[in-house]
Amino acid sequence: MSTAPPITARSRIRDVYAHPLGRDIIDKLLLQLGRSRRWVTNPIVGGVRLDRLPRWTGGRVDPGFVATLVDLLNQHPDVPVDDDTTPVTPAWWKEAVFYQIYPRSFSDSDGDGIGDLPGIIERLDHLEHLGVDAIWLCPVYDSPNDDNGYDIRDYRAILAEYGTMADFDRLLAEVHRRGMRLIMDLVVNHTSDEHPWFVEALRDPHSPYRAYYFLRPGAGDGSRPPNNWTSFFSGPAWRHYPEHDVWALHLFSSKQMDLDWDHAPMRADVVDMVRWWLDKGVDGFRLDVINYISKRPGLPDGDPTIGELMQFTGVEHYFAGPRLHEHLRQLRREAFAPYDAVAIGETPGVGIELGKLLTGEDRDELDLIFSFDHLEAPGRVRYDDYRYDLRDLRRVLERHQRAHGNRHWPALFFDNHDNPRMVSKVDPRPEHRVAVAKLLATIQLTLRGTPFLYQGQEIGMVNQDFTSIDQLRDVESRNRYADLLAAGRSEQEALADVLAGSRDHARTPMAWDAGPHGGFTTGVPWIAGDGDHQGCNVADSRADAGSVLAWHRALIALRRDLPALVYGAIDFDRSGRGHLWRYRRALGESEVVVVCNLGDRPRRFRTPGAGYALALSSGDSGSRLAAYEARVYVRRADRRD
Ligand code: ISL
Repeated sequence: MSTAPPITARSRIRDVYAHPLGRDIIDKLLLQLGRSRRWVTNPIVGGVRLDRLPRWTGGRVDPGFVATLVDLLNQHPDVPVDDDTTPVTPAWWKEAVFYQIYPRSFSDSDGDGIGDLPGIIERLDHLEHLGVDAIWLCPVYDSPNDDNGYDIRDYRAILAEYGTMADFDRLLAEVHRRGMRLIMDLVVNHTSDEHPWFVEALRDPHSPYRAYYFLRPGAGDGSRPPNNWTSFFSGPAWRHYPEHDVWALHLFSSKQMDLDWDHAPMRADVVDMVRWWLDKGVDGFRLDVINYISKRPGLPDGDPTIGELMQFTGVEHYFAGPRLHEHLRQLRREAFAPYDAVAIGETPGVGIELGKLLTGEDRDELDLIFSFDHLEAPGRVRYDDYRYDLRDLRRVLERHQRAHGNRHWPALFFDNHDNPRMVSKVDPRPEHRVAVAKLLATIQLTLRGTPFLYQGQEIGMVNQDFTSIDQLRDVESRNRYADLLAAGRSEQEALADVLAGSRDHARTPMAWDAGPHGGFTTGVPWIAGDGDHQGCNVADSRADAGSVLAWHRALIALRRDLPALVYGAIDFDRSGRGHLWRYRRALGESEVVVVCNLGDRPRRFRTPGAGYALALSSGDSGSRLAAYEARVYVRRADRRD
């Protein structure tokens, strides 16, 4: 492992760009500004010294910014090892197709309108039929549900609405019986304010649990938050408890209290808890906002310029904190490694190089991470209302794929419970829905990495036609709506803004059939769908050979059949420009060529030639590619059949 030379205020932009984390930060800025790398690699900009930046930018960058940047970079000096000469080390989680379940909205077995564990068990046949290998179960722990389970009250209990621990044990056994695996959601950046640790910490200043959280006196006369950090869910990141004369840090909702990972007894408790679940036989975890766990000691104010750029103030002090790698290694060494369990980090804001440090085979931190760079078009944020041009998506994905050699393995996803549906973002016109859903599935299941499908994606579910804020449930959406009204926007404007990015688009009930509430519940669902299930549901999709579901099954089956689609190298065709995207996966003699039409008009293209057979086509297989059509060609050398 080599390290980058230290950065000082006298370093130049080009030195920052040569530094792994520096490169990530500059790349992120370039992406936001829609500029190419040449903008910083040119000699004039590249030669600018950091301490000259304030003057050079007419004061837009202040000296504090430079100091923070220098500190941050020096905290992560390691350079990721890139090595393509030795083959990829096989692992079950590299071969698996994962399926994410949002339990509240998946299947309700008892008619209370809320999905539950027995409901999931009843639907396992669907997952088996689809062909997925592993399930990621969003939080099912006891929780007051301020953030739908991401606010945990008891790590060792199941939320009563979801069932019992016996139901969980049965689910795990049923999943394993089918040869699938199950990973849980590990939410340890924060707990609920109703967790006994927090209750104790607040009640008794001398409690050993005080040190588990960030409980601090206020600034000035104590009536102002201890620093200027803002919450991801609106307002300051601090909740005031005047009766206790103390403030508590919460990066998310005011009921999600951040844990202090620098406190060793707290870490030991987390390790015990993780081992408790692993002892039960779960196969690993998805680790919620795990890159936020190490906060810069002293919790200094966030830089206002960075805050404005990133939309949240303070992030530079925790998105890649000083002890992040150290804490992850402890967790791996003491909890994950002894069980050979998979660790998948959710890491908002982490770029390619830091991502490689977090997942490098030689580093013993995480196995995979979710990177978010591709989720929005360059320069866009989630609440922007725009059409995502697939050529932009291609650019980001290609760069990401090229950056990953054989020692790092990417995760691939388009939908999850925190984002509107990707199909709607790309092209909301109903006539293109099926083609776009199939195209995205093709990309996700044939690029290099581990695919994570989100419930409903396999049938092509799209954004909901919500018409009133009363139909939304998400704390983030509701807080945002209230903020917008308070800022003087009309109800109509506020709703339009919230709907562009609301997480509730992906949280409406899973559509199982064309019956009432899509077969999700016999009662009243906790969040209602808009009736789309009448035309888009699992039962009808199963009966239709041309459905999005059938396409997913075919792709998953092909991936299982062709090791080149898992372990094969990837190579992007330079001749494919504009709307035509072509890439090749190769392993030994076996090759797969994927051709995608990223646009809404038919296009001419070159077939891969003799030796290749058309394995799958999402269009009419004619001489031209139809709008959004994807084709997969295979050179059959290694087919196992
Ligand atoms: O809010 C964000 C910044 O816009 C997101 O990047 C956010 O940090 C990310 O989506 C974190 O999500 C995870 O943690 C949250 C929870 O609400 C989400 O459902 C979960 O996936 C807090 O636990």
